Amino acid sequence: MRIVTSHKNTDFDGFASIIAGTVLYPGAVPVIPRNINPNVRSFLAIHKDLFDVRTVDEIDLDKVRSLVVVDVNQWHRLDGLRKLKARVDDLEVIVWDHHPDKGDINANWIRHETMGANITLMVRQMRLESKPLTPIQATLFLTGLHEDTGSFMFPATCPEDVMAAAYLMEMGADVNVVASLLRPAYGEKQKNVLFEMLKSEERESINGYKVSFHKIDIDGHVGSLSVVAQMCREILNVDAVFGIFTGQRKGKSIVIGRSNADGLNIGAIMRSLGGGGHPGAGSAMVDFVNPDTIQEMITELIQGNQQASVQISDLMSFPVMTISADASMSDLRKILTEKSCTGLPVVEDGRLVGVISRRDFRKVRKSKDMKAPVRAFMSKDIRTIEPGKSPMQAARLMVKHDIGRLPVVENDEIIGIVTRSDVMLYFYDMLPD
Ligand SMILES: [Mn+2]
Repeated sequence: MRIVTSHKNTDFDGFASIIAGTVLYPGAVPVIPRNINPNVRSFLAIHKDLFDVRTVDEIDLDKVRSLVVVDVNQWHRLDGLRKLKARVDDLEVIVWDHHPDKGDINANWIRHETMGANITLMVRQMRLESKPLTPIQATLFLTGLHEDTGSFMFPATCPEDVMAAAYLMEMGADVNVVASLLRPAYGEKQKNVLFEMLKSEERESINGYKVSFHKIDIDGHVGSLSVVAQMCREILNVDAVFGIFTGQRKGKSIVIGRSNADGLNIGAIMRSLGGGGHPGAGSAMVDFVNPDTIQEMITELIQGNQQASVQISDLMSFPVMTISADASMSDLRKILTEKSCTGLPVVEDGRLVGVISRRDFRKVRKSKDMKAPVRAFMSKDIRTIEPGKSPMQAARLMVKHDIGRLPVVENDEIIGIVTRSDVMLYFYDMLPD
């Protein structure tokens, strides 16, 4: 017998991948963990007859000759299959996984590629083999894709995820059904937790990211906390939200993170705390640690994360060309044209006193204004940035103050300049190596 299974607390990507496994390996028995995510549970409650799924208790493991593992590659995340782990000699193991980290399941055959959703890898294969799909299967697969990629808005989303979605729609997937299936399981308990989260917000700016922490004591079991955390992030409009929930299990805190900022990798932070996840979403269970300490740990991890990445000093141009405050506007025009730049810092006695750009010529009314000094037209509202700051912080300053260039200042000295286009090139990943 061959079985297909996925990780505990199975989400739509995991469940879709199990069903895709039965398409790719005809005759394989779909096995779901006892613990599945509430949305998938309600889906199954309606569609049980269409998908002949079993739990691990309903399977005679001694008869299993082939194990197909999907959307996971770690033994400890499988439910009740320890017996199979020991049977390396007479068991065939096949793995399909899209998570970036390396797992511990030794497979005879593996497809492991980083992708927004695991179902994308399996859709590729079904397409290659021209497997016929029913509209219900296509809809289920598309639901998994939407869920795991945050409807293609999580940073891990790949072009192939979107192409897989297009293919599934051609195969009859119904987006209205997808939308209704993904409607969050949101009840009274979740509303109360959300209310508590909003009240207890502690907002911090860490390396230019707006991050909010919410330490909540929960009475009894509340499901779908990740949905609540996601909604909290959207309402507060911060880059990342961390919910630190205590009270559900003695001595343990559940940490749930959600981010939509490129560069603030929740999965990496959660892995450092012993959990896991994707760049945009993740969680960890932390034992016997005070919630305040967890908050400090996360803060340090975000700081550490950032130091390793790109800093302003990597983007800035230098040496910096400057212009004297006494130079005339016509001198300025000449320099801007010759050097083909759009603006310059203005200095007086070696000190930064302003910034002037091509846009300031709009203020020039009469021709004699061209003889006036730069000082008369420059912007004196100077914003600068330090070399150790992040591109995100530069972008924030530029947007907030509507400026296109930031002198980079260290010990009161201009050491470089970073422009809007430098920052844009970075965000679109187009910097020269
Ligand atoms: Mn997945």
